Amino acid sequence: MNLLVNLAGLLIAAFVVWWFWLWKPRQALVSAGRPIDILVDDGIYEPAYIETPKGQPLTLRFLRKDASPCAEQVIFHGLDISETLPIGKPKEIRFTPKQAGTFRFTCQMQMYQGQLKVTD
Ligand SMILES: [Cu+2]
Repeated sequence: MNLLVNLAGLLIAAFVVWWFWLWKPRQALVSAGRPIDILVDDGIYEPAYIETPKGQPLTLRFLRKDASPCAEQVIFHGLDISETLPIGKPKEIRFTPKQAGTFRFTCQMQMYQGQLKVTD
């Protein structure tokens, strides 16, 4: 019995490690001048990995379904953008990335995680 409990604990720990540190989204959604819809629900942004060329105006349309305060804000680290997301109503965030690089976007507690890759 004890062994089983320990095993379960180990599995949970492994899952947490994978979820927070190892998991890397593989499929990038490439913006081609069109707005990108991002669903905010169940602790994840969908899609969570977005690619866009430098110097091209970008529109991200966040639709927040998660009513928990955790999902309330989206912060683009290194881009000086932070917005409050209403529940059940799309929120458009428009900007033109001026430098190439990979920028994280997260909720204020950094539970929700996403990446914006700006290509040269
Ligand atoms: Cu959060």
